Amino acid sequence: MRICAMLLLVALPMLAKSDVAVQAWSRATPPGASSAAIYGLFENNSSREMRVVEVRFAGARHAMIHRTVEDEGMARMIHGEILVPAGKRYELKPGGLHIMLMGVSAPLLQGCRYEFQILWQSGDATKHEFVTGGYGQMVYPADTEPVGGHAMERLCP
Ligand SMILES: [Cu+2]
Repeated sequence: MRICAMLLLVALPMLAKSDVAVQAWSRATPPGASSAAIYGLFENNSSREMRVVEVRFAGARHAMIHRTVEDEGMARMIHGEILVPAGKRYELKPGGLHIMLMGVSAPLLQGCRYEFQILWQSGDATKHEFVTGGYGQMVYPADTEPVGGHAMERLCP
C-alpha cells in the first residue's frame, strides 16, 4: 500500500493536464504494415506557444513528425514541426503534416482508440488518444463502424 502511494506521488507531476486539446485520428493498418500516421486538430487553449518535442506510442518503435511535400510531381516526406501558436488551432491532415509511426508492432484496428503521449518544449508530458478509421480515411472518423463488433469506446492495446 505504501509503495502504491509513493508511485502515485511520483507519477502525478509527470503527466500534466494538456493546454492543447488534441482530436487525433489515424487509419487502420493492413496486416504486415510497419508504419502508420496520426492526423488531427490541435487547439492551443493557453497563452503560450506550444511546440511538440516528441511523440510516444507504445505500439510503435519510433514516432517522427513529417510533412508531405510535392517534389516534381512526386509526394515525399520531410521532417516537420508541430508548433501551435497561443490561442490558435493547428491541423495535421493527409497530404500535409502528420505524426509518422515507424515500426508498428501490431496492426491498428478500425474503430479503436489508442493512447499516446506528447512531450512539449515547455517540459509538460501529456496523454492523448487517437481513434482509427478505415484504410482510406481522409477526415476525423466520427462515424466509423467498428470492425469485429467492438465499440468505438473501447481502448485498444
Ligand atoms: Cu511520414
